[in-house]
Amino acid sequence: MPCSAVHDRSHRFTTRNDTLYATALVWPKDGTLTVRLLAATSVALLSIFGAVHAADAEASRPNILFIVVDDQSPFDLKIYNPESTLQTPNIDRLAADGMVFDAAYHMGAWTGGVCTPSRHMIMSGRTVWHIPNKPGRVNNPHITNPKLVPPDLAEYTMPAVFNRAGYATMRTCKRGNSYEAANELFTVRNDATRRGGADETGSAWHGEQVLDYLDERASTKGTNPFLIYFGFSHPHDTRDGKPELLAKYGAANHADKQSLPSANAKQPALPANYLPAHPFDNTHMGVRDEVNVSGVWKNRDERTIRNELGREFACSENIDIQIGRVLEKLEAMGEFDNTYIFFTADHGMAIGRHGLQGKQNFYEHTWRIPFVAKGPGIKAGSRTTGNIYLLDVLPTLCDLTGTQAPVTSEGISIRPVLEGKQQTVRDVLYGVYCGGAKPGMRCVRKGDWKLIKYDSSRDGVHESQLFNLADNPHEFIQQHHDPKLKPLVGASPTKDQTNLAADPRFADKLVEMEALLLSEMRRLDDPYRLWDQPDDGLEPPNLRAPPARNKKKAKRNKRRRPPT
Ligand SMILES: [Ca+2]
Repeated sequence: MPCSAVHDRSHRFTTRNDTLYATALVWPKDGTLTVRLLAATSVALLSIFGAVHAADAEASRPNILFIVVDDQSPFDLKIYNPESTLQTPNIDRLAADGMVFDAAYHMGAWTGGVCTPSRHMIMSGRTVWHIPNKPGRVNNPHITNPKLVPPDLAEYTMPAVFNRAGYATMRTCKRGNSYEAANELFTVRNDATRRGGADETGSAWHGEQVLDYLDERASTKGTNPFLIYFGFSHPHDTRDGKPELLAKYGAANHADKQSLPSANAKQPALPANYLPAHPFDNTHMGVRDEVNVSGVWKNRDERTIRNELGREFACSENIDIQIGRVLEKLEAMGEFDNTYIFFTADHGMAIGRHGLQGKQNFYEHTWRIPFVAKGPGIKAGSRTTGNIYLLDVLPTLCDLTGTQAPVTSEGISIRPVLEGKQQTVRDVLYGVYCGGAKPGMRCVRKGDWKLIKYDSSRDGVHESQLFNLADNPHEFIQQHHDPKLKPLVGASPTKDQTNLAADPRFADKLVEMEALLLSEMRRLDDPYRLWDQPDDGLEPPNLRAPPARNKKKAKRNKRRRPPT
């Protein structure tokens, strides 16, 4: 870990010009007058040439529009699930003009608010055990280790890097469960949590912030390339859709815990891997998202799940409408062709799949994320595997714009994939969730094979699931074979479409995947080990909040308990 660079404050950037920054780095602290004059002359000359160079570069450096929605399974979208009734013509258009990723993931979370680490990874390009938490929280025990979690990491995050590179940076998104120290560095920031069912209180508000920003840019004839972080607060619950869109999907903003929502033929069908309950304790069955989402609570009946999916679709189509308004604006301004546009989510979502409701699991509907990229050099209508994480976004944006990635970034630029030179950037993918009982859930994927493990030392949970995703893309388990489910979901899993962990035919594969998981846990500084792994001499992590200076904040956080 190149921490010397992280902690060397002389590396602070004092200007937006890269050339000047390079000069500032070699400025002699105790040089002679001659050296100082030479250096000053160099600065002057470099300023002139730098300005000329910068003017050329500004004309060609691409813009970035990074669109991130809150809580969305890829399988909501037609581009991943042709049977879905969700209409998103603008996202479909981005896909038709660009590239769709079939293996994009988030690396996981050590807290129930999965959004928080996910958004730290997006902003910093760092892996899940190497990122900070909200001030005063110690869910990741490494946050007190400056070698693993640089204390000044915010200075190396997306807005900081692109401010220094001369980009105009703007952000709109929800507030809370995010990376505040990075978010506040965007030059223009209009954040608010908008999950209402009207334009002013919902997704249209986020759209307006971007449109206003682009209007301002047009009126002031801004020429710096821009980086716009276009975040939404939906379709995260509470999924209060606009009346006309709710009607389209047959849904209602159900708020009465004592009754079930009405059935309606226009509601989305139950997902193929729907279950009325998850068959075992997955280490955090009592997390807020599994028991206390308004409109769902602990219910998993057909009416509740189909209504909630209808609400999810109503909110998602509204997001698509806002994306369309911004794309239209970019076209009108002549900025569309020179802008890289990304569409993704901070993580996926269950909503009835596998009997689960929330984002705290590792089935594909929740571990995977939608990921679409469109821009110069990306082949229209292309599709790839990718094997990417959200933490690859920052180094990718740097690579695409000729900007040096920060030394703290651990992600891999996916530019070679975007340019069609490679299908993937890595072979093995790892995921962690330990927001509930410890050590929690772990998973690893390589090729078509995927292993998920569940370990609660507190409750004695020891479960393993082995799937072949090519043969069993819905990750059907034994409970999906219940004949009573067929009339509900229409799916008839074949005999081998099930959890293969106990199948002797795949014993060698299980051993191989177990070894891969352990190797990834060691490589990524996972501080836990599972019941059937060597303990590697690790002590149980200390999750107590350090020093008194954080007491007030910790107390305040505890009192407020913001929604996930
Ligand atoms: Ca989220």
